[in-house]
Formats: sequence, structure tokens, C-alpha cells
Amino acid sequence: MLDEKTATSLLEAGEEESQRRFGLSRREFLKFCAGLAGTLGLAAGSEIAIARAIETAKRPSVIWLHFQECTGCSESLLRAEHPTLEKLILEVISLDYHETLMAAAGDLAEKARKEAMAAHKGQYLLVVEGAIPTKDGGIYCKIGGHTAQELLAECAADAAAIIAVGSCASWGGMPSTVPSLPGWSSSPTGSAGVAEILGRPVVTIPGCPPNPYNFLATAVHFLTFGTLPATDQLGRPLFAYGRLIHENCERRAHFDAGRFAMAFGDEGHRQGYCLYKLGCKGPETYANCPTLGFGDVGESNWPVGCGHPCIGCTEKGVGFTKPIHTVAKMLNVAPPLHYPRISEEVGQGMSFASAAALAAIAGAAAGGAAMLARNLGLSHQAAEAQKAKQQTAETRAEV
Ligand code: FSX
Ligand code: SF4
Ligand code: F3S
Repeated sequence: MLDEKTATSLLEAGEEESQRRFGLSRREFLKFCAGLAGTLGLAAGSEIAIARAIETAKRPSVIWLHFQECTGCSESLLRAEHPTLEKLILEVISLDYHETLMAAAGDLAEKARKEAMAAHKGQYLLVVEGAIPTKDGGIYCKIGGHTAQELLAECAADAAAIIAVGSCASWGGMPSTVPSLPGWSSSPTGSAGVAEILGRPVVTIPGCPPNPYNFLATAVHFLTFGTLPATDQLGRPLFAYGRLIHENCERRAHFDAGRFAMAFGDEGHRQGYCLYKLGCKGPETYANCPTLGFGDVGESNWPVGCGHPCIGCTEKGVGFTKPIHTVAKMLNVAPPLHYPRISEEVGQGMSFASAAALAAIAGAAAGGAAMLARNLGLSHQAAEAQKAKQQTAETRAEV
């Protein structure tokens, strides 16, 4: 905890500077840094180091390459609901080459890339968006007469660190989808991810598109500590991809109580029940979508929160590979320690949330797997039982 004097001096310092550079009051800026420190799982007080780094450290030069993709990754960074995120990203990095944003074209663009690479040799951050085609000599994606493979090798050679942003660059994503027709064993253009092409590990931020906040937090980690954050074996930062979606989903209590939507628009779907039986891949997908949300517009703004099953877009072998409505493989059957809040019904008897919590406690006692097998057989039975109970109570009241 900061003492009052330090906190006041930090708040007062640079109020104008905060407004000018980030469009934020000093207090809002420090709050944002505290949020980033929390997201990164850093110790209390780290927000000060982050704030200082954002304000004073030399912004790393970034060369951003675009290959086979839809530019959704860049769009999600730049189309934040309010300008904070995009402003901060552009204050944290020096975006020296980005094909879809720079004004230059043709020879001038090529010249800008070469100059930025020479000026920051061995120090620039290489960000790659999009998959790399490998079939037929890589001719399916060429920029300035060079194949994506050639450009990647050239730019990676002198980079301080490499970040593959989006599922396409992480492992091939949508362009790597293999047609489900006889005779096909790879995608039509043989698309692959950055690590596969370079033959060395890189930090990956998958998602189609990924959450821009995860990119910002990764870049801020680099700026503050000079290193990229700790990752899993697929190169994904653990702070963002360390937990299954299913572990933090706001519909989890419904899952554990056996309350499932069985069809889009049915009673269960309207009640916000679990989407597992509609093909939700949350149980086999690692990402922080439920805790972070998208687009700075508050809670529940993520696929499952909006009523659609997760398609596993951050997970190789799940997103763009498994059919959308195939049920997910359960990677973890243990109930979570804490349940996210769901809307509770107030009134007589047991609320839906407390019923789910009790089911989970019973589940832990009976063994997660056995309880899971029992509850997956349920659909609307819990709701139907509740309704029947209410009707009985109403009939009694009338008598
Ligand atoms: Fe698109 Fe990016 Fe998907 Fe790929 O995001 S949102 S196709 S991950 O590379 O532009
Ligand atoms: Fe949430 Fe999907 Fe898990 Fe259901 S299956 S609790 S909707 S993540
Ligand atoms: Fe993608 Fe699933 Fe998150 S579809 S955006 S990983 S909820």
C-alpha cells in the first residue's frame, strides 16, 4: 500500500501530461496501470513501475507484418469503444512499420521497413499478424515481390523479440483449416504459424481476434521489465491463457447444476443456462475472455456472455478444426473454488445460484467426474422442478 503522501504526489504529478498523452486524468491513468499490474499477476505496488515505464521509458520500435488474415487483430486494437486503449498502445510502442496503417505505399513503404530495421537492429519488436503460406514456394502471399516466408525470415533475424498476434500467426488459425473433402491433408495454401516457420518459440497471443488488452499487457511487460511474460508450451502468456474459459464462466453454476440450453432461443437459452450442449468449447479452451470481456463496454461482452457458445478460437486443434456444435472434451472436471455471480432469483426456497453452489459442493464430495456424468444427463429438469414447486406453492396459497 502507498502512504498518503506518496499517493498524493503521484496523483498530482503530470496531470496535464496524462491528459495530453493518454486522454486520461492522472487518477484514471494510475488506475489503468493498477489494472494492468493485476492482469499480469504482479505484486501490489507494481503499478508504479508500470506507470513510470509508460511515461519515461523509450518506446520500443515495432515492425508489424501482415500476412494471411482479415486485419481483425489490428482492427480490434484500434477500434476500442473509447480512445484509451488505442492511445495507450500507441504511447507504449513506436509503430514504425504497419502495412495497413502507414501512409506510404510501394517502394516508400519498403524503404521505411528497411530503415526502421537498420536503425533499431537487434532491438525492435517484431509483431506478426496472419498465417504464412508454404505451398508452391509460398506464392499465395507476396508483399513488394517477396513471399511471406522470405519477409518473416528477414525481419526475424534482427528482432529482439517476436510476438505472433492472433490465431492465424500463432498456429495457422482459419487459413490453416483443412477442407473436409477426400484427399486433403493440409489447407489449400499450406498455411502455418510463425513458430513453425522460424523453427523457434515465439510469444503467441491467439484469438480471432485476440483481446487487445492482452497485447497491451504483453507490450507493457516488455517496456517495464525488458522481457516478455512467462508463457505456456504454446507460447501463450500465462497471465492471459493460464485458465480454462470454463473455470471462470458466468454460466458455470448452471453447468454444475445440469441446466443447459438445448437449442438457440429455447427456455434454457433465454434463462442464460450453460451452452455446453450447443457446442461450447470453454471446457477445452484456455483464455481470459470471461474475466476480461471485449470492447471496453462492461461485463458479459464476450461470446458466451452474448449467448453464443465459445468456438475455441484461441486453441489449436479446437478453433476452426472441431465442428462448432460438437460437444467439448472436458479437460478439468473439478468445480471451481469460487463461482462467478449469476443473477439470482429471490424468494421462497432455494435460489438457482445457491442450488448450483450446493450441487458443486456435493459434486466435490461425490467426485467431480461422477457428478459430471450425472448432471450432463440433465437438461431443463432443474428448471422444471423449480416451476412445479412454484405451481404447488401458488395452488396452496389459492386454497
Ligand atoms: Fe483476422 Fe488477425 Fe482472425 Fe487471423 O486476427 S480476426 S483472421 S486471428 O490474424 O486478422
Ligand atoms: Fe460456460 Fe461453456 Fe463452460 Fe457452459 S460449457 S459453463 S457456457 S464455458
Ligand atoms: Fe474465442 Fe471462445 Fe474467447 S470463441 S473469443 S476463445 S470465448
